[in-house]
Amino acid sequence: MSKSITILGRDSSANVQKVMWCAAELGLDVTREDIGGAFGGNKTDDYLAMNPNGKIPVMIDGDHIMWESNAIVRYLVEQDESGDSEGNSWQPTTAQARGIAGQWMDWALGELQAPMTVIFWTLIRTAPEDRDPDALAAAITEGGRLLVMLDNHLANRKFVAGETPSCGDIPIGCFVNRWFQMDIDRPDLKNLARWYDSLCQRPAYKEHVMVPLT
Ligand SMILES: N[C@@H](CCC(=O)N[C@@H](CS)C(=O)NCC(=O)O)C(=O)O
Repeated sequence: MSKSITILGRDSSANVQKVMWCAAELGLDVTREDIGGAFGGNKTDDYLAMNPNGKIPVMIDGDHIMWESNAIVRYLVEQDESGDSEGNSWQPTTAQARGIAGQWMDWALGELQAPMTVIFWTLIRTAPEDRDPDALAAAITEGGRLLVMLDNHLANRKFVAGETPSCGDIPIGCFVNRWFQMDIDRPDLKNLARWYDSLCQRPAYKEHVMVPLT
């Protein structure tokens, strides 16, 4: 796939990072524009016409415009033609593996995102005197509890949907990077650490996800 897409969204957003990391793995030509946060620009009439939520990211692929980061990742990997001779690609080729990848993508949104957002906003975006230590402690406990599930799942497979990375690794990979980068007490989860280490070897992950937390 050799197309050019535009991503609207600041690079400090985990939801933007998902899409940027995915596009880089697929070898897409991407132009990213800083929108959201201190940059603003996501509440203008033109922006709201593209994404009525006023959130980032937005993806523009010719005259096709999309929002919701996980849906954008799915859209991109569906067009991935870089699969190896065994059919492994960022879009798993069997219905079962696609199902498992989707399961962990939805789990990232429905379960993991909530405690991770509390931890991130408390430690990175809230002044120490304004922090809620009880909410932070509860979110760290909940994050650890959830990540035990992922650790168990990774006990007998290298990546979420099998032996090669797929779209299923992308949303959780962005949250788990923050989990390991933040100064918190973490349970010792060996499979999770091994999986994270393997992501850290990937140039696209280094460039788009392992960036300073702001
Ligand atoms: N479910 C949406 C959530 C999008 C979202 O909440 N984006 C945040 C940044 S991570 C945002 O737009 N915040 C407002 C801003 O940056 O100005 C997605 O996954 O794309």
